[in-house]
Amino acid sequence: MIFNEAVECAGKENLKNIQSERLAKLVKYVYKHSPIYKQKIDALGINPESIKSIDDIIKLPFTPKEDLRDYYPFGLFSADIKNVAEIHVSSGTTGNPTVVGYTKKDLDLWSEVSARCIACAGANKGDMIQVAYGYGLFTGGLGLHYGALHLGLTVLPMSSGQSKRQIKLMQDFKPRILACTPSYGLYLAEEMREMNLDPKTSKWEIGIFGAEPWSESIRKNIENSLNISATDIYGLSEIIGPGVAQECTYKEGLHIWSDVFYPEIIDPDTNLPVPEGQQGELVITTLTKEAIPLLRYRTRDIASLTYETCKCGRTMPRISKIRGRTDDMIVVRGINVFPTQVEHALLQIDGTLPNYLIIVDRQNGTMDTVEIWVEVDEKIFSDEMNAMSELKNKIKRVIETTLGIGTTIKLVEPKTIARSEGKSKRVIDRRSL
Ligand code: DLL
Repeated sequence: MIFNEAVECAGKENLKNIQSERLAKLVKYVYKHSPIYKQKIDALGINPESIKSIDDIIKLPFTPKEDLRDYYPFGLFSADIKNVAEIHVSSGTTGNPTVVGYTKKDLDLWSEVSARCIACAGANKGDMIQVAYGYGLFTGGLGLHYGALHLGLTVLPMSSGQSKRQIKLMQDFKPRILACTPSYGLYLAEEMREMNLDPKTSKWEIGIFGAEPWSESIRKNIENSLNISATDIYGLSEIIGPGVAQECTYKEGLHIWSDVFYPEIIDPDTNLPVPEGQQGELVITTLTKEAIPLLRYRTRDIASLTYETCKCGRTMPRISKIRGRTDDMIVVRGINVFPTQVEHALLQIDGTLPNYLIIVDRQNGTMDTVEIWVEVDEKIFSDEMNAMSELKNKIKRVIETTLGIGTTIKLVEPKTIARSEGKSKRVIDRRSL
């Protein structure tokens, strides 16, 4: 079902007019209410009144993630904190956490975009959704919760964790939709096997998986094991949380709600726009937010963008699956490596499980080494040495062809690598320790 057909299927001219009007208003708003944006806009010598069309967006300053950290906690807010209804915080690995706020109107926007996503994934009014993203300061749980209520679903607010209980309530209540990270989805399937249940008998029909990168191969794995249609949801707290973009049932890219979150793809080195369809860094402007609107926010996520109308009828542009992050990329001996490449390589090989860990180290202060731990299924692990070493060589070959660097492969027993109920950690970089 299409939640907001008038907007999601709007004519392109009409959409452009809406975006232009909103951008013009936004620039005046941040100029007036945010001393930081005033300073940035003045520094570029821009008169806010001169921003009239969405095409003018390229004149505007970028907002890097550091701005949120540097002006911690509320420095980048355009609204008075007294008018902020809710706050979320995401913990970074270094420095201050990232703090975001929502006015009542921003919360309505969140409900709207999240409802669009859930409907886009294939849900209908009256369905039950099991929300197994974390509730609390993380935006995952509450974001899906607000959207589900707005769409008219019955919400089972499980949060993440307590996997046996998740499975028991799934069996008893039969929710049609499961929302969690893809790695937690895989873990729930594993847990069902552990409980001597066939994951294929799960009652979930639709999965809304996101918050971390996942490949097409992981999709197949989840769909086959849980007998579910696995769709991708994208979002980030700085922009709103989950609800920025979502795959429809055709799964040919994620519809980004560009009437409110205007996307651009730029070359992260030159900061210039790349042609349609080409990969680069996703940059998003929040066109209507009040508490902490952002101009040209550098997401650091790598994707491409298409404006072609989708088979589902939505005219909203689509981003590709996120290929990785500019800051997730590890550079080993001058070569760029993304964890998703390893995942993709592994999933072509029978006998390996989609659980892996990349450990990067530096020997003698100069030579970078990459060790990849790969879980193999029980049957192979207990097999004779021959089969193991054959598999190991095969993995080494496939990975080295994909990445273009030498690696050491270590085969480990199932469940050796720590599982995550939220976002999974795939890389340990000891070079920076
Ligand atoms: O992860 C919001 C969210 C919650 C999205 C639930 C989807 C579902 P943050 O904690 O701020 O917010 O992390 C945002 O996670 O910049 C991406 O790098 C990554 N990410 C989010 N969704 C996807 C996805 C939430 N579908 C960061 N594919 C983003 C790949 C994703 N990466």
